[in-house]
Amino acid sequence: MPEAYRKTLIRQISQHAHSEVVGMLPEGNWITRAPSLRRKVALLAKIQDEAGHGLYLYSAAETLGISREELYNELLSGKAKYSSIFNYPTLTWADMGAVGWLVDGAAIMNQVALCKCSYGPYARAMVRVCKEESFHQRQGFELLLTLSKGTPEQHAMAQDAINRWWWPSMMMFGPNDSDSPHSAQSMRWKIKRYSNDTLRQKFVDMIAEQIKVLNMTLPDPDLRWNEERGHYDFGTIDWTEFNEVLKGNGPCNRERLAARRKAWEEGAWVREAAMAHAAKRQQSF
Ligand code: BYC
Repeated sequence: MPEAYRKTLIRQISQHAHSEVVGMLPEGNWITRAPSLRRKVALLAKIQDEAGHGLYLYSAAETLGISREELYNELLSGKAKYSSIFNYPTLTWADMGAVGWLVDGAAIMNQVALCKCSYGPYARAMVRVCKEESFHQRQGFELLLTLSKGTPEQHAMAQDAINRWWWPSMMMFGPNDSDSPHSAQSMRWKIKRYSNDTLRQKFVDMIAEQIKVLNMTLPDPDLRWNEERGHYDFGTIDWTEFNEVLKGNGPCNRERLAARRKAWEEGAWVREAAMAHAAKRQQSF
């Protein structure tokens, strides 16, 4: 395997794994405040799925000759990135809907393409992840639809959540193709099957139709159907904000890393106990 191909895969798969694990935090914030048992069960199941996705992805990265501990240290030291989206706060219950519908929706758009990526362990992990993500997206959409049909206050709360999550979701696809340092090589290696801009456009085209069913709007005055292109046109993304979040200056970057560091430290005894148990079992064979 060419060394550069291996390194690129470790970078992307580990960042993807970290995103799944850090991504549990914004939603975890609402488990105790879910408005009904049905909503709580669905949210808990979704967040557990994200932990599972992290595990498949760390395992896929380990097949490339790097240990889980090394990968995790890169996250905790701030060296490895995770998706920018998880550095935004979840302020109201409607955010659970917006995250499910928009964030998981953007994630699926990207991950369906990765099911056909050239590296088998990554592609196979994605097949299962995508099945679960589509449930997550429906869960988010159904939650927003319920709020949309509720009281004027509930409708307004859902609209506010969509307004706040729309642009950060658009940023999940990464920089424009012209500013994406890795895209050309990753497309040649067939790690990426579609470019950042192609996937972003597919996402806009999907969401611009679904929002009509929700009886809501997207916070983009430039959004309109372009008959000639056969796609929706949309406004300019604030790349300054994106770059600030990547540099660690988003609204929740410090809080997210602090939570992961705390979990790592407080979980030390669990890891030690599991290792001691494994060693004891090996001795008895
Ligand atoms: N955020 O040349 P580019 C989920 C970085 S979790 C942060 O286009 P590439 C969920 C990029 O890494 C699913 N960084 O790079 C979980 C690179 O930096 P480095 C998350 C970003 O790799 C819980 C630099 O910018 N999905 O669904 O060719 C609850 C230049 O970019 C971002 C994935 O992780 C960003 N948004 O393409 C709910 C998908 N965008 O490495 C939901 C897997 C770019 O040189 N990853 N960067 O320091 C990918 O598909 C690709 O890595 C990307 C970027 C399309 C994101």
